[in-house]
Amino acid sequence: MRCGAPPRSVFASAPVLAGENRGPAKASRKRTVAATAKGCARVERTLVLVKPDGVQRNLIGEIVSRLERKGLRLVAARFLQADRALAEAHYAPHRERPFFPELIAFLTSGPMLALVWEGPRAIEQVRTIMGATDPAKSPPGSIRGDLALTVGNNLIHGSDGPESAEREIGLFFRPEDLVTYRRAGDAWAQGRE
Ligand code: DAT
Ligand code: MG
Repeated sequence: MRCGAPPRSVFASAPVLAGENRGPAKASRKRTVAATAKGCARVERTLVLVKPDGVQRNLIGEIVSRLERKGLRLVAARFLQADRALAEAHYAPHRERPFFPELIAFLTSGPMLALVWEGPRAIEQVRTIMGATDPAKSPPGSIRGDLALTVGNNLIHGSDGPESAEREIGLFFRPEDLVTYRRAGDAWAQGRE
């Protein structure tokens, strides 16, 4: 079975979908990988936050819809207001930056939606859909390019690599919160895993 091809037993007339051949993931790498098929794109999990500005601006549905329509699979969701400890842990890599206090005040200022999404190269896919950190430098079509104006209020967080994804998912979710399942359309959207 080629990577990207739907199972023929289920979809007798299915088209052959384009698959990526990235080679097997490095065995030594710590990963948030749900599954890896030899010759197929690496399936990853990534943490997304619809940040407090996204909630206040009624953009939860818009943001979730964009990720869902992409074909990514939702594996966990939690609506919460982060306390200072959680916000500081989440943004710990930025602790020394001058904007850190402002960033923590913003992240704790209201509720947000924490999500885990899964799919082939999900970390990179979400970053592309998000756009650049600065909305002014984000292309049209991206969430920040279409919907945000300032760096401070840029609506969405997405993990920037496998190690940060694993760390961040662990801050917001317990292992048992992550639901493993397959949707009927996954063979079409995500290829064979
Ligand atoms: P991203 O959210 O694109 O991963 P980042 O990890 O570099 O960006 O920074 C985390 C958040 O910190 C970012 O979404 C908004 C805020 N931030 C980044 N750079 C900033 C700056 N120069 N001034 C104010 N806030 C900033
Ligand atoms: Mg970041």
